[in-house]
Amino acid sequence: HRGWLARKVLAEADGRKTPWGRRGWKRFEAVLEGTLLYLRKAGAPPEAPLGVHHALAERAAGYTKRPDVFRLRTADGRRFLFQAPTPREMLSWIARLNLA
Ligand code: I3P
Repeated sequence: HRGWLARKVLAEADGRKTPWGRRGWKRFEAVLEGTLLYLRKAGAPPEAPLGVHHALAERAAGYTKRPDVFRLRTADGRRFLFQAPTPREMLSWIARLNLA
């Protein structure tokens, strides 16, 4: 599964809130391979993949600044918001991440 996603990092490993200055939205090409989510900025090498086994994805109903946003919480306590390009892709990412 692949596509463009914008990401905001809410909390880093162990659940520590991302400090001010690193909380902005960034756009990536995302590829889910098994339990690994690879994120790559246009023209850049991929970041270290994010392990999404036992991660929880759900629609970010309370977040109204952008449309088509879902939350992802990983087993190691990281928390993200991701914005998909369309409602359909948002639902598809939620389903696939929860099955990974
Ligand atoms: C953040 C950036 C984000 C904003 C976040 C800011 O600044 O403006 O867009 O989140 O607000 O801290 P920086 O890039 O300097 O980290 P929203 O787009 O959701 O408002 P936050 O601290 O309230 O999460």
